[in-house]
Amino acid sequence: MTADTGKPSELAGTDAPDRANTNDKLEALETFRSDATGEALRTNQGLKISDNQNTLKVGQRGPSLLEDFIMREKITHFDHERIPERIVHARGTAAHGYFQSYECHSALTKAAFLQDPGKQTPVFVRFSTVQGPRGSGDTVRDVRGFATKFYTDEGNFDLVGNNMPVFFIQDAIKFPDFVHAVKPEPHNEIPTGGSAHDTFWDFVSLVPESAHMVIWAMSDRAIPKSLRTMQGFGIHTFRLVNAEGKGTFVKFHWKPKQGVCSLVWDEAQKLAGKDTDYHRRDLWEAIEMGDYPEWELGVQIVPEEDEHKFEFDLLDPTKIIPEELVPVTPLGKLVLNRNPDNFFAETEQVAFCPAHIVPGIDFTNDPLLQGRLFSYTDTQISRLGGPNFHEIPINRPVAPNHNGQRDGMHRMTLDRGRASYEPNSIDGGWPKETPAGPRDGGFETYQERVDGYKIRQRSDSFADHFSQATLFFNSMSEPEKEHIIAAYSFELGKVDREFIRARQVNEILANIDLTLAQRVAANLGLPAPTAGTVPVKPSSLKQSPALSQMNLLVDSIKGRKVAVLVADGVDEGTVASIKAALEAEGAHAKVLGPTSAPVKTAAGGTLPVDASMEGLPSIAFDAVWIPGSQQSVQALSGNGVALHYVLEAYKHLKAIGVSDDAKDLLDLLRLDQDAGLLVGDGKVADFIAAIKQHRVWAREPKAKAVPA
Ligand code: HDE
Repeated sequence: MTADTGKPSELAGTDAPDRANTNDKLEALETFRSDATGEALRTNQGLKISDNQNTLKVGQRGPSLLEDFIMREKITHFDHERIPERIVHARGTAAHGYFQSYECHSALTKAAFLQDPGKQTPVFVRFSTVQGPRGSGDTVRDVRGFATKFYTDEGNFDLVGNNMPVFFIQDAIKFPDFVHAVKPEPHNEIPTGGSAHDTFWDFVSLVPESAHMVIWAMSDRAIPKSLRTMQGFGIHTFRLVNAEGKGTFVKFHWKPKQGVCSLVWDEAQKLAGKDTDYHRRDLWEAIEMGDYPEWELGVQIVPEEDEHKFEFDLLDPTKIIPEELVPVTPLGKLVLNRNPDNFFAETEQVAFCPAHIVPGIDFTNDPLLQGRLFSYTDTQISRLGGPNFHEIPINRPVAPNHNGQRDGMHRMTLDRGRASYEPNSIDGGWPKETPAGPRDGGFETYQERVDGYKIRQRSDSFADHFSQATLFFNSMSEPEKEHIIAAYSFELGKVDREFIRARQVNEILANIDLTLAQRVAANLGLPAPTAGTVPVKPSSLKQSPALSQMNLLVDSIKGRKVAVLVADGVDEGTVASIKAALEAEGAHAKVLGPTSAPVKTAAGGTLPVDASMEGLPSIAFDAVWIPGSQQSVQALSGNGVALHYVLEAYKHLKAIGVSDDAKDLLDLLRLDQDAGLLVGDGKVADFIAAIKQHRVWAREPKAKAVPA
């Protein structure tokens, strides 16, 4: 018998079914979880500790003794608690869940986890920012990582993607340059978490292939409302391979069932200070409340024979395939339903690698992807302290993994047998190769003919750097365009060297869109460019509606958060009815008072509050509701924090609903009613409809005049 599968050993290593029982394996992983409830405090060697308060000393006031092995063990372990953070994507948060295929996709791929619609494959997903260190703010302007580990029966498959579908560079050899440029500047380590500084803009203004990704990074996509409202993309073109060996090009997409929406810039900046953990808290709380976020995994499918049919090269990671040209075919759903038990053991120690694939999935020659295949395992060796990081519980596959690899730092497996080489005759030849096969076979690389000279060159088909940046800009709604102009102006305004600002405006933006360049130039006090610097062949598609977040909302307020502002004298009944109406739609209402103490109700009772208005500011909510009575509204009208609350929610274009009693409060603030600023206890349905729209965009020009 084999230890892992319990099946006769003569079957192992052949093309007979070699499936581990996923549930048994997951249970086995549970043995790594440690619960100290009811347990004695002990040393790492198992010794029970009688005094964890005092070091061993000579007398009560005497020197400490080196002999105190208990204190030394504790402090030594503590001294080594930190491991190097990730070089990029250091700030992250993660959750467990499962993936389930909608149907059998055998025509496309032989990957087992995409065959059986009844099967739930365990997954672990880590979201991250790119630039900032581990303790940096969640809501900074940045790309977000979206890395998924599928623990399939055939081995781990890691889809290590981002929330934007393109990348800054075309060739892996430029990655250290790009990362050095975007990271904080070397002399003073400023800025933390952002790209608004000279070295980043110096690099991207000199490297036009970054133009498309930079415009994504200057768009609202770089300040997502929540990790739950982000799309994800595999970026590179991958290959799926079916049992007949037929390959198909694909691009992977994650589409959130929660819709796609973003913060506004002022809100993102404030949140970075007021709640550094805004995104990780939101994800954690959603899962704890049972609002399990879901995404649909889909692929854009391109038959191999169509490889050269596009205006761009499928191997160029700075290009999308517009969804209007190739729609996304849904494959299955991802549900995140369990928070980790231990941040370090799981979220910090998880090690993703784009080279972790399973039979039925393969790479293409995208030169960025090719470099990534090397980099991720290499970086784990120093980050996780040696070559055995695959043995850390969160990284272990649920499939068995026997081979002749031995020893090394932190080896945990007690390999039995004498032969750690292959072929061998001492251990019966085990473990043996498995011939490639349609099902349960050994991995076989897709056979692709390659013929060429050894050269260091970029393909001419990678030369167009602007047409898709233009397509992106043209696909934005007016508010989204304004945000992009504002973001370039803000970031370049933080650049000290004027020649860098000018180069970005004249040599990059002017080639994307002249109005964009001129508006940014005006905001920076630079001469307006009148023409681009290179000829650009425009994309034959004028717009791609799938790129605008305005088209990616959902018809639901499930999971949205609403602040209900109360003060002494509040009408308890209206609080209860708005809460009930919101909760019936799956939203969450929190009652906020002037302090955390309960408020007095109109009927003479008390109403507990969830928090004070200062404790949970308006930026933590999607909408605000002010119930009656006149007395409580009057109290709020004399409270600066409450007035600021409403103004700020207005400025951030949120839905605000107030009872008839609160009309005067709006007059006091000189706020006009609009599609999202509603007066009247009966306006609950309109209020809910406004929350669905996520923001009241028509209000934006007016809101600019409201103090921040
Ligand atoms: Fe990464 N990237 N990357 N990257 N990347 C890392 O691996 C690298 C790229 C992405 O939550 C590192 O384990 C190179 C593209 C995510 O743990 C490192 C190149 C995309 C994460 C690394 C790229 C990504 C990483 C740092 C250019 C989107 C976080 C720590 C050739 C498709 C995964 C680590 C997590 C992390 C290298 C470009 C996504 C240094 C060399 C393109 C989501 O190995």
